[in-house]
Amino acid sequence: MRVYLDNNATTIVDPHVFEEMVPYFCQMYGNPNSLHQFGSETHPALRWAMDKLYAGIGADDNDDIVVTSCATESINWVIKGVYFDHIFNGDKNHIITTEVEHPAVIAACKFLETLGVNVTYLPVNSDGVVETDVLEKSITDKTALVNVMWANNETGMLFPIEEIGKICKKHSVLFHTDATQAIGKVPVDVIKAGVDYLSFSAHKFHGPKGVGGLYIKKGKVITSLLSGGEQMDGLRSGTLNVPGIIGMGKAMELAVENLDFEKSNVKKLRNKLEDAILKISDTFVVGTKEQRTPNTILVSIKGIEGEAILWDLNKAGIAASTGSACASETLESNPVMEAIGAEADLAHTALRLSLSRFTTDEEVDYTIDAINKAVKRLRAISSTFSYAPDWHESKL
Ligand code: C6P
Repeated sequence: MRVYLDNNATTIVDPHVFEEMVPYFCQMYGNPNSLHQFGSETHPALRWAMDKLYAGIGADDNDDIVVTSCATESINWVIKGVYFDHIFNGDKNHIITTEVEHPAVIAACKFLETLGVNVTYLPVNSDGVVETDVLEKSITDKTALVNVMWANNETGMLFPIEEIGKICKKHSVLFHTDATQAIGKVPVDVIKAGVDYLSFSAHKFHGPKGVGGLYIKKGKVITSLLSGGEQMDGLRSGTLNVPGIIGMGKAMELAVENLDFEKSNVKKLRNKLEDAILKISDTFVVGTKEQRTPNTILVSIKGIEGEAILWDLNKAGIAASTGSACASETLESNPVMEAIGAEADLAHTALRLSLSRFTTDEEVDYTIDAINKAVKRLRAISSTFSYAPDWHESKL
């Protein structure tokens, strides 16, 4: 059996999405900016796909959604764009973010620090969520941008985005949220949330890889990312990724249609898996079930290195992760576990399991069995765990 439980790293392309994209490779392959029919025949599907993106996140017709290649690009664009527009060419010099953002945010902020920008990395509470009063207190008259993710990729914890939106509005500070792990899992409404910029990636919600988006609220200027032709109103020039945009539009449509399914079925399966893991002694899951995306579990299994259990699960055909896929080669402890105050040995025991609407009950049962077997085997040879006083093999 092959079980894919690493949906926060990437998802299967929904076959309906793939079907929608196929004609735009070998039949309707014209450049949308060309004046002939090969170009113009792509327009209806492109318009349809863009409408789905606007509707999917509740954007107004006057707002902009610019198609990018991925969330990393959108995030870098906002953070470096705010630097150009409001710091280099303005009188601000401060950005606020959190300690648990995706590496795309942290690395972009670290880069700006080398240019003299002050960055505040807000701590999180034991659930891995930033406290809004701490955030508000850190705003100064030099703050250009608040950058807080909608949902954390490692824990699935949801951040108080609407409240943060109100705080930013009150202090006239720009607000960017990285909604990469929120879209398709919880309702996302940019107007209700009061965000100025929002980033996303299609492959996290059963769309294709290599395409993402940046929402820009009407009236909010941003320096062009790619100068060149007139595509995307000159904000990001370059020939449009026609199949990618159409695939992302279809994926967004399906993501919205399946939100109730996520909330009921995916969550039920996630809870079944989580409850079974928590029956094993000395395990804990970060964050409450209700304040989390319905598909994610970040569990610490005392005495077992995350990489060791991944190995056992991989041998059983199960794909999981110890955290963010793009930091998987470092063998460092999980940064979110560290941020919530977990001790160093526990921060190395993180196992992230992320489901999707394609996960089945049978797969969950198989995974529960495989985890139990792996824990039993690995704890038997663990140099740290065998000394734990509350170890009861009977619990396995
Ligand atoms: N997180 C994970 O395993 P890209 O790679 O550009 O499509 O998405 C980047 C990104 C940005 N923000 C968040 C919250 C994300 O989760 C990701 C991707 C994957 O957690 C791969 S590192």
